[in-house]
Amino acid sequence: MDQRNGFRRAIENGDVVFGARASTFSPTVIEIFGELGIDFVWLDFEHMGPSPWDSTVFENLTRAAEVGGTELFVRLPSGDPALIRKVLDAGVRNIFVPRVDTAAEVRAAVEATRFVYGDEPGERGMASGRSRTWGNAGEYVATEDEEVCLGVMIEKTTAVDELDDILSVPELGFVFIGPSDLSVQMGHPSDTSHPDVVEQVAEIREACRSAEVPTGVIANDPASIEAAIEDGHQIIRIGGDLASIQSTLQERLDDVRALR
Ligand code: 3PY
Ligand code: MG
Repeated sequence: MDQRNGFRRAIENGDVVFGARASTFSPTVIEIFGELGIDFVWLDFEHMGPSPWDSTVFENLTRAAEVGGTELFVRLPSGDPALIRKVLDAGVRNIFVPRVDTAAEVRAAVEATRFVYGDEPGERGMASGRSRTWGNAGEYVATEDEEVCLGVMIEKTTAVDELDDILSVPELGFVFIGPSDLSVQMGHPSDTSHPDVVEQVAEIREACRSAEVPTGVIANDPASIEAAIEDGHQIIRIGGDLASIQSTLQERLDDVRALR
């Protein structure tokens, strides 16, 4: 397989990348997103989808991404190092871990993605899965460490309390900000426009900017996408398969019904 990771290259170059969620987990949808020019496809194994422990799922999904010319952006249910290793071995390049609390767990998650970590042996295991072209990759160890990328969601007040330490974890790829779960944790469930939540999101963004860790957010309309770019976010999820189907067909159906 192609071990390169355009997503990591882009965010390390300071570029902005645009993604879409594939809630159907359909290889066809992933391929189409790639053909459209979508930079990354968000796959949410925290809240939906098949078991992330089934490598054959990722083998097929990463093949579809490669054919379409896009990258997968996989949200795991947890930062279990054994799961991280297995998903990387199946060919995924970009992983992110939700609901982190401590810098120690973030460090353990990043270390599981590296053969060499800060000049010391890392915690990635040698494998012969799809990521190594089934044992036939010309280069493997150094290439993997250069290409794979692990980020975390900052969406808990415990993580906010430890944010500086989390952002100091070597080789942390990015932070994705989660206003919905922050709203729960801050006592305003689902009110993501509550001033306290908005202020907290801005503080997280500023801390990441000072630490030079790229950030991501969800923005579902042109004005908020523009605002996210102006705020310095580099990883922006701009929609998804189900929302696109719902809005397009709903509008068309409403128009057709109005004509009759
Ligand atoms: C949140 O806002 O909590 C998220 O996880 C966004 O996906
Ligand atoms: Mg969340």
